[in-house]
Amino acid sequence: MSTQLKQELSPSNEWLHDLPELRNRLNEDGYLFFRGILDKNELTHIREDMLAIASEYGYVKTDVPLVDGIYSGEGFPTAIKFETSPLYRRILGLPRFNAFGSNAVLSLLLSGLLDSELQEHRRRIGRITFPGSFKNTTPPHQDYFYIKGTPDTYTCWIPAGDCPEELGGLAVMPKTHKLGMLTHEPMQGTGGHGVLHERCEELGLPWLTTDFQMGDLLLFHGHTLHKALDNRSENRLRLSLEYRYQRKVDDIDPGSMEYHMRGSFDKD
Ligand SMILES: O=C(O)CCC(=O)C(=O)O
Repeated sequence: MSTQLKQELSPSNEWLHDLPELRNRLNEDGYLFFRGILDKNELTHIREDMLAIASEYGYVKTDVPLVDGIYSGEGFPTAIKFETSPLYRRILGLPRFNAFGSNAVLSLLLSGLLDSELQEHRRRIGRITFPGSFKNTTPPHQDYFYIKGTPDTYTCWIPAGDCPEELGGLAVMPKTHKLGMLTHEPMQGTGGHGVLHERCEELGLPWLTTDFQMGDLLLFHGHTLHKALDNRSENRLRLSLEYRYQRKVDDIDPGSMEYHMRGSFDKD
């Protein structure tokens, strides 16, 4: 468990019409954070689609509105690995979740930042994190360890619902994209590998996070160190989306052109 102090992400909304300055900030810090730039209606639909499936598996409380995303207390946290579950496989097939990756805001922003024809990865992730399921919290890592292809791949992490810190948002360590690849070791949590917490502390840089709100966007480079925070809420599900982009001309791992975890799902 890390004891490092957390600081606030710095929003870049005031430079949304100044691409050179956004590129400077991205090159300097390894991330960009925007408040409220994504369509909340579309995100609410995706949230409802994901929760409707989770509800079929009994994970969502049904005597309150579905959209609240209240965990029923049934089953999931210790017993099952989310990424190989039938629930996750069905989320990955949701049309509105998949279509969101090519919405105008993301496409224009990313093609502008990269100054290039854009390649969106098909390996999109729609994640549900259960309260108290700390063993599954994503450990510190750099996406290039998993995504390969080119390190100049940019992840867009998007909360599908308000995500105050106690729900376990995402934290990035600024400027770590300048360090190249750090050693990843087997670690508990989603993905199974990460950069040891002690090693992260030695870097002497803060973890940046915030109380995320629906519509926010956190975007970072393939070498930027980041991690999830524990979902310490009493009973709320944390829903988040990940879309990745790179220049069309750059190397791409064939796995990025397939659905995530293809071929690794548990049986229904
Ligand atoms: O949301 C999470 O738990 C992990 C997200 C992540 O690692 C990513 O977006 O690359």
